[in-house]
Amino acid sequence: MNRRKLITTGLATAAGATGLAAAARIAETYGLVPPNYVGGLYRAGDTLTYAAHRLITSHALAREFPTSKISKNPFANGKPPRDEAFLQLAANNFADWRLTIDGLVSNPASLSLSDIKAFPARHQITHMACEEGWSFIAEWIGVPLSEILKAAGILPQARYVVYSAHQKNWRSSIDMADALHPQTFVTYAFNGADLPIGHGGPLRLRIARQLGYKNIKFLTRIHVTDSLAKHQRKTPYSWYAGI
Ligand SMILES: Nc1nc2c(c(=O)[nH]1)N[C@H]1C(S)=C(S)[C@@H](COP(=O)(O)O)O[C@H]1N2
Ligand SMILES: [Mo]
Repeated sequence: MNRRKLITTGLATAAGATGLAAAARIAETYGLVPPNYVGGLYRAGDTLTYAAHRLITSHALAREFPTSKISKNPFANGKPPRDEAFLQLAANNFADWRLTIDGLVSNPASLSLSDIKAFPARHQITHMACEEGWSFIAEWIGVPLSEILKAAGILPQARYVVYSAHQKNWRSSIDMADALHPQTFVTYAFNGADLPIGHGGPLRLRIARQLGYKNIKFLTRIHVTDSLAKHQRKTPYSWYAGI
């Protein structure tokens, strides 16, 4: 705790006195820099947020709300996939949908929706915020990703989880702190019913501690890795979108 306090104070002082870049250099000294996910761009602000969260609020829970606060008209952003494969899966009520778990696990798996629903269900009423400024509160029901990873047997070298959507251009990654966070869910239901396609049905990764764009819809793959070097993507968005 003392070491934490020391680093945190150092970060805050450096940020105040000499700017974000100096704070980012301190973060680097203590291994608190988020992975270089965007091809060489060094982001001081991203680093400072990540470092502060990992030191202070790593396991803090996102705020949960009472049922009365659930938004009446949650906004479903973007268009769902319209390819033939997706339409056929939907027509069959997603009975053939599979979630692949692979990479640094001792038991790689291909899970159906009923396999996922066989895990004990959890729910959370939390706030979903898009980087564009709008947000809503909803009830998310599913299985903590930590339970699915535990069943798959995470190997000790595991550092990140790369997760992908049915649409190949939607892919992202999180560190193990967020992957094992109790409010990171593989979600299959929403406000008491099946997760609607508009909100990513049949499966979505819900990460309550990060912004909307990290909450990938139409989830098809969970890949555990020790490095993001092979998973870099050019994106205008910060890799770490912690809130
Ligand atoms: N597969 C996929 N996941 C996605 C998106 C998308 O277009 N495709 N949009 C992202 C963005 S930018 C936001 S803000 C949220 C929106 O979630 P909502 O549609 O449930 O409001 O989903 C995120 N996940
Ligand atoms: Mo978004």
